[in-house]
Amino acid sequence: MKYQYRDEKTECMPRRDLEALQLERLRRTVDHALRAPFYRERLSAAGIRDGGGIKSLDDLKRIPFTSKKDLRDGFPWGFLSIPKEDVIRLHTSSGTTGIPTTIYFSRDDLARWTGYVARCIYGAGCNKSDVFQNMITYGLFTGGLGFHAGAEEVGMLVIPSGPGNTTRQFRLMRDFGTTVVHATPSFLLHVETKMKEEGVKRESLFLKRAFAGAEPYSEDTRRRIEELLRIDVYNSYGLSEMNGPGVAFECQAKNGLHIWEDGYIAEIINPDTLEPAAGGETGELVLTILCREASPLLRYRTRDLTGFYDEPCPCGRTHRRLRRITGRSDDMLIINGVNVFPSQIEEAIMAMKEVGNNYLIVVEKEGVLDKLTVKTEVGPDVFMDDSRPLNALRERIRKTIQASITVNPRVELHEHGSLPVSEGKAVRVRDTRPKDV
Ligand code: DLL
Repeated sequence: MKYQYRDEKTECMPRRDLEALQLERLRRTVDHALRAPFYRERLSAAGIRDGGGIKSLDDLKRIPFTSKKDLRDGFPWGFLSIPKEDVIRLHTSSGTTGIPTTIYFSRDDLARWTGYVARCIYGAGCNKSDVFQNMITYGLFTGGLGFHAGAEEVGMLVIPSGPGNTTRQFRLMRDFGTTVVHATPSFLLHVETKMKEEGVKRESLFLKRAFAGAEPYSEDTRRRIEELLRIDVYNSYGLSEMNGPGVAFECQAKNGLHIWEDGYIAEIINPDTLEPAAGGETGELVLTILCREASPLLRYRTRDLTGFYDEPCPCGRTHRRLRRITGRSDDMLIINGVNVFPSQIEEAIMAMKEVGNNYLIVVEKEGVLDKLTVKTEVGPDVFMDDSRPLNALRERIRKTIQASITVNPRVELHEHGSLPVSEGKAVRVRDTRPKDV
């Protein structure tokens, strides 16, 4: 395969040069950070008075972690490190409650961010002849505007459709010959369900690729979307604290997400001991952003669980690859004492052909015990009025989930396309148990 690069020199840079570049940028970032009230205090307490004090990348360890709580405590201006009049945009995190975490951008910050997103898009094999339909939320969420700018930079024709209204989405796809779409994986599955419902023929569309991210999904879900929609799906990872999308992305080899190490320093730590995770072990991703001056963030604890792939990528890029993010350390459900990640349930069910495109995990208190219910849609070929095969399917799903998580779930089957779909990130878990105060 002929791999496509936007900036081959940087993307395939020898590791030694890449690390030298990281060190230089880390020093500059620390200098910037020292202008923000939060870091002035935090870094001085750690004995760091200027970027020059960072002698090697190993010195990163001297810098304390930054948490989401720190960001909230510093709201609204505690992390700002340039004059307010030089800020030209802000974005906030997708959290729906409490104080949002806010990130500011200077003009140069936006240009750099756009460059990283364009690098991702190009690396997935797109170019200016593509028509790009951005079916993700615009606004404070970084997915819409971030990809919009990156796609324009590549020179694709951008259709800023946003999510929702599948009938209009199909019309736009047909009218303008959309070749690439961007959406959450759950919305892509919904699009496929609606395609069947609305009788849209796959042959009437020109789709080749999709970028899917902003929420965790399994390899089976990717395969399912690829097979049903007959497209290549590229995993896209990012978070608003690190600009948004454009942090890590799959290349055409589609085996792990290259994290752009000229813009980010990635560490994987054990979330309990806070020590580096050994080798390719799974742990919490900690990121330092090197490409933003307005709101620097040093050693930010993302809570996302992943690990590095050690072997080199056939594409020749030297930037390390992250494994598919399976979820967040704070996603973990404890059900009658057993630790369960929603991704384990998704992995168990999405490999089953008779299971439809949508599911919901419900955890409730029943007396003193926790009760887990997994509601899944059935595929379009499964008839809801034929109880014998339905009971057998329900039992098979129950056993598959139990084998994976050891908890015995109640399984409810729902008609294809009948469970609620959200326009933004999918809500996969409803936990109604009273919270310990
Ligand atoms: O979701 C930014 C984004 C937009 C990424 C569009 C990709 C595409 P936030 O709303 O701040 O930002 O949410 C970030 O979403 O910490 C992960 O927990 C999760 N997440 C994002 N991408 C992936 C992915 C955007 N590919 C949080 N796989 C992150 C798994 C993901 N989880």
